[in-house]
Amino acid sequence: MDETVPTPRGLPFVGNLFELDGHALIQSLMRLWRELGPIYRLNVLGQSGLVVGSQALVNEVCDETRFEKFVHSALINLRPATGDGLFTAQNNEANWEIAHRILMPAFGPLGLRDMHGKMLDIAGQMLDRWERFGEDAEIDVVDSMTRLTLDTLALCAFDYRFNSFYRDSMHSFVDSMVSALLEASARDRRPALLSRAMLRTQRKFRHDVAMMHELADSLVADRREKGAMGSRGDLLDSMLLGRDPTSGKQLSDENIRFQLVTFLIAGHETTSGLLSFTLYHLLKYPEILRKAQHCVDDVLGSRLPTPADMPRLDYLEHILMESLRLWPTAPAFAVTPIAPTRLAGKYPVMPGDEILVLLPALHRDPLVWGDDVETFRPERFEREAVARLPPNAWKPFGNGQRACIGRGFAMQEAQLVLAMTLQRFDISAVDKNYEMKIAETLTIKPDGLRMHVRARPRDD
Ligand code: MNH
Repeated sequence: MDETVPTPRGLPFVGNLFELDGHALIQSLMRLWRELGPIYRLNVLGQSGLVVGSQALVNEVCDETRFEKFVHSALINLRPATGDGLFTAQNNEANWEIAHRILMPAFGPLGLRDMHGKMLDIAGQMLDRWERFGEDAEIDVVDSMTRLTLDTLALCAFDYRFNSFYRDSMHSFVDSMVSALLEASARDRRPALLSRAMLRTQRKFRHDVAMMHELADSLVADRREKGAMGSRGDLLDSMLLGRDPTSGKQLSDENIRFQLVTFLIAGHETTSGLLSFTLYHLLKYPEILRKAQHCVDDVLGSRLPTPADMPRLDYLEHILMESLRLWPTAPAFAVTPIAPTRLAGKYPVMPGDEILVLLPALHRDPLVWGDDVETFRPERFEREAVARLPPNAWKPFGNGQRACIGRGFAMQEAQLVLAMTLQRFDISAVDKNYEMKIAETLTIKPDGLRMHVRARPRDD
């Protein structure tokens, strides 16, 4: 028997458009999830899609024999900037597989080990700067973390220095990126005709895309002039020189440009949010902060972390994972069935139908996480506890072959930065009553979070 999915009552033509706050889309979807349950249908401007947010349903749609990635409309809207780069490529575009095979090794264990020193370099710049500001300064957490992650990605992947900690305003790439991301999601909730009529907005979007392409092209030109880095080649070397072992093909110049912009965007926004939400939680739970600092003192004392230290800083890893549970910084991904099928045995779905996996909902499934889902508890990610989790209960990095290529990179960077921060500083909230306010682009960040940092006495 086919059953109908719950849906908020909509208006003719616009459907459920006004149920959705354009500046807080994920928060609107979470509100509807609380009202309607773990599966509901949304109709917006003639497009219809399902939203799912329970382990049982997500586990089903993560079955890659039945479902595949759906490049949803906000991603389609980003394609002028990122084209058939890894993130926005359709499954059947030849360049996805070619680039996937060429670029994967750069993010494997060997590649990541090589990046350790560069990650230390940028983290050191941020922490030195904080130390000089002194304990009265109010640190804008998201601003610092965005400078940090952008610089780290560019140095590790392209051997390029943005030097964000040596300038007042961030590199103009970030402005262009943020407005392009905002516009890509705004177009989603605007009739296409209206978008086409908004000439100034269109011109701005084209300008932002051109700015990002210009930076990508200049990185390529610079590398071609200087020549490859040799055996310690980075991601950019892989893009320029790598050959797909299966097809024998190399990446085209156009595709390289799309990949560069893809990595510059995907490689820093989300990790910046992860570090910011993590600091938010540490400021809110002093017990956990103290325990984390003890862990760092035990393992590192006052020396710099080495790659071999990382496994022993596992409490920090659990903190990061718990932060990604409550506030997964890439808060949704979409799939579609490969052939007509029924979801949960009763809801018919067709290829091309959008099924949105709403991660903050999945990560609050009480059947999986218990009756204290809103409580920040890193112990949920201890090895034995994780072994007891049902499959596909925690998906902040997406699913299957289209899952995040930068997962290891992001976790290594975040763990390292967190360790060095707690090693060198005592942190405290500027506003003890700060209430979480979430800023949304395509990603989420804690808006307006500020902290004080006081250098800890060193015993060296
Ligand atoms: Mn990342 C895909 C989340 C860090 C580069 N990333 C994805 C997806 C999610 C995701 C979810 C799947 C999206 C989809 O199905 O449509 N990524 C994250 C999070 C962090 C993150 C939560 C940090 C925390 N990502 C990074 C970093 C890089 C990166 C760092 C690069 C260095 N991510 C990618 C790329 C893809 C991706 C590239 C697309 C992979 C593919 O489809 O082949």
